[in-house]
Amino acid sequence: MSDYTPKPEHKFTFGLWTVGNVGRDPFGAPVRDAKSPADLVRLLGEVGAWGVNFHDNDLIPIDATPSERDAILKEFKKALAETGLCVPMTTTNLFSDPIFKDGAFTSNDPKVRAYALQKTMNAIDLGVELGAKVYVFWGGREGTETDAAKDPLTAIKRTREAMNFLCEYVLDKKYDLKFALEAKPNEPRGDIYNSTTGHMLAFIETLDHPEMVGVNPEVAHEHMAGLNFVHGVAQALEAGKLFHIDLNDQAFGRYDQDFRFGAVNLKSAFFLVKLLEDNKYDGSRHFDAHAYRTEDYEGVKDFARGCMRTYLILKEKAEQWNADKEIQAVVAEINADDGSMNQYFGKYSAEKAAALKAQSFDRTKIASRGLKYERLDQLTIEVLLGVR
Ligand code: GCO
Ligand code: MN
Ligand code: MN
Repeated sequence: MSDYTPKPEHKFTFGLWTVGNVGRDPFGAPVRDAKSPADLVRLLGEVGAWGVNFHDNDLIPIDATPSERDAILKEFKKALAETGLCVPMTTTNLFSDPIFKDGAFTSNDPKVRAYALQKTMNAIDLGVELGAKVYVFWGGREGTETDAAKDPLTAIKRTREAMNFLCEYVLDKKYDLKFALEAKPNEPRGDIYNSTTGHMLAFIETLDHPEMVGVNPEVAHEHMAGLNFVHGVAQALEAGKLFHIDLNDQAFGRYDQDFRFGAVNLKSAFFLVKLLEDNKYDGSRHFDAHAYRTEDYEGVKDFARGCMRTYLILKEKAEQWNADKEIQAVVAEINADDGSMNQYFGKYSAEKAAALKAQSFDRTKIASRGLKYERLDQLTIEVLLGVR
């Protein structure tokens, strides 16, 4: 039996808003008493997390006085020192306050857009003060219920202008900080701009400082859009743009569930962990999820421990899959290459093209080969079910 104890090298993090979620939903009031940020840090220390992330207003209420702010910050820093937790990522709440009812950077009201920039600069200062190296942007209200309300081209341009301004701010202040953009297709808006990780990756390339900006894909968000999360993350990884990741789980076609990592789609969670570990992803493994509304704080700890434990079990399963002789024999067979086509691949030349056009292929013979994917998938399932 392996040791599934979380360790600092696993870089497991939670947001204050995740373990601090009090169970309010559109149909019901909170079921858990709110805990202070410092107490949430202690709870995370108890379950073995490495880091804690927060929105500006998870830590400092939007209407706090300067002396209240100082007192909260002092308490919070004390809890960090006591527990050894770090703050690897922070972000701005640009969605809760009524001023953001029509978005922040994409609002039609210039006063709202200016306030959103001001709020974000202050929140960046706070994050950097606490040691954050990654800054997440989740445009929860950057969208519409009706496209009569906003020109979508204007919305893209406003988002670009805001990101360019904030990149310059970070450079001007000489902060060691990267941005990670988080896509979501809907909720709380009817539709949110830059709705998937793929949209975000394309948008980033249009910025003045694309090298400072990557993505923060979230399992639930891509599943809400009916997409394969592993493929989206692979695209980000391959582009060198996976700066952060939000792990949770979500049944396809449902409301935004934020379930414990691996609680619904185990096989896809397995291939995700395998992708991250095989490719030596070295950022935070951030759990952006919360406990069921049925739980008290013991249940919140069960939830947090469960996220990390499932990740570590799947990591072990990925190692087992990579070392399994029968699985690897099938993998080798399906990727067999006798080199006879090498002359046609790689950089284009007119000669290569002419030679390839002259090559004959026995289509029927090539197509008649069985690919053994059924066997490979069943072997994978048996690894996951613990019978191999
Ligand atoms: C959501 C989002 C948020 C963001 C968070 C950090 O669906 O509500 O996932 O939890 O991740 O605001 O930017
Ligand atoms: Mn989410
Ligand atoms: Mn998220």
